[in-house]
Amino acid sequence: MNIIKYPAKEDWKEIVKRPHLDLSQLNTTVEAVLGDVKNHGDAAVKRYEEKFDHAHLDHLAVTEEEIKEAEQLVSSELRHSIELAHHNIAAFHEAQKFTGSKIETVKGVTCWQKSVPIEKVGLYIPGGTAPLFSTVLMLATPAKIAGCKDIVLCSPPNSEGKLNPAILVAAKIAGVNKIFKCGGVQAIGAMAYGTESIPKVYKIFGPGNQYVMAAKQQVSLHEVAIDMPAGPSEVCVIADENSNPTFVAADLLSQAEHGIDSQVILITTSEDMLNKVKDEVNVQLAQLPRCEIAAKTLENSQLVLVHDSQEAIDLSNTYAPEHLILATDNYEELANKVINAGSVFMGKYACESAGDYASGTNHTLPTHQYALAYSGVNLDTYNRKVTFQHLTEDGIRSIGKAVVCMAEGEQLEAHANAMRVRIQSLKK
Ligand code: HSO
Ligand code: ZN
Repeated sequence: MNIIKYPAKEDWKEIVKRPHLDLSQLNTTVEAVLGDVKNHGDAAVKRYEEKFDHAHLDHLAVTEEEIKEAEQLVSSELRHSIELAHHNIAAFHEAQKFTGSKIETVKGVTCWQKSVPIEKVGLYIPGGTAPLFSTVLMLATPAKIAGCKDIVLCSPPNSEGKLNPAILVAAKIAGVNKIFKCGGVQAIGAMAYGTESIPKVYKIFGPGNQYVMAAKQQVSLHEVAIDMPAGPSEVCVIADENSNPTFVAADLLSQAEHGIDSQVILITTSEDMLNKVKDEVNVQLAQLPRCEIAAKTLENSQLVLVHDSQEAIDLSNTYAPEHLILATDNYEELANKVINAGSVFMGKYACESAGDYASGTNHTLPTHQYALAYSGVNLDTYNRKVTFQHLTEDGIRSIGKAVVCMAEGEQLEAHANAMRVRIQSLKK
């Protein structure tokens, strides 16, 4: 890990820099696969499943029998853990329901907003070395609570043509209606365009590798909305002289094990803590099954020593981390100063893993400094706000003249007329 002591403010830019994600080289391949799926539907999807996942599939949809089989394969302890997590995620997102109030902006003019769920949503769950069934809960639970009618899930099968059983169990618990064995770019294409068996959706959610990211970006130009631009996962921990170095090291490693492109950064006001965390990271790293991945991440990670906690939070706000852990005594004070972060973990017991799985908050969060402008997935990500208005005769009296005047000012005579005929009708 790189140690940086008391960096000057001019050097912060370097510290907060993420590796440049150049997806342009992938774009031609991605475009070809998307085009093929658009033109040839299921046949193309099956061909790519054979090619990329080495799975020979007769049908893409997961059957009820396959879900029952999966339920047998998942231990009751894991099932109960998934249920507990689902309960908490549901409680947290249920509390985000919108109650818009009707506002009489001026006499006779009433305006209001209604939250209307997106009818068809598509969730993408990657396969690979760590099948993230927790992400199924994070994406499907709010979709269900929002009231989305079609909740479609695509995930790549293994070479036997099967999905991870915990993914299926989590999907069933969270209320997914349709599950398909389909991964990568072909899955994004299938949900964007629709195929004979996979329905077209209006918004696509979920993480994925660079090909999936590029595919989401491409389809979002014309076909569908997407949740947010995504990049490798990241954590920033702020620690002081009283933090627990064992906890802090474990938190850094929990992020580092995600993938070699993950980002971890420690900002501390104590040199002693910095050294303790560094030593503790090495001790814990050696015991991790994914130590090779974590070690690679740590090569690009930073331990930063700063003068005081104000500087620590300023640097963190500049970094705009996906996850921010405030492992200091003054976590309340620092939390009030957070401007840019995806999700904040306060105090020594709030580890990122708590939020990754079971506390209730969503773990689909803005990475790559998108926290400057984006929120993580929440109930609103599955809704649109439709505005309504109603005008009475008094309403025409209140704003009619102004509307006509403004329309004339913009030289839009038909606009002016639409209001004029109503003003006239009141004079009769
Ligand atoms: N830390 C990841 C989510 C995750 N962790 C899933 C474990 N499973 C991105 O927030
Ligand atoms: Zn994680």
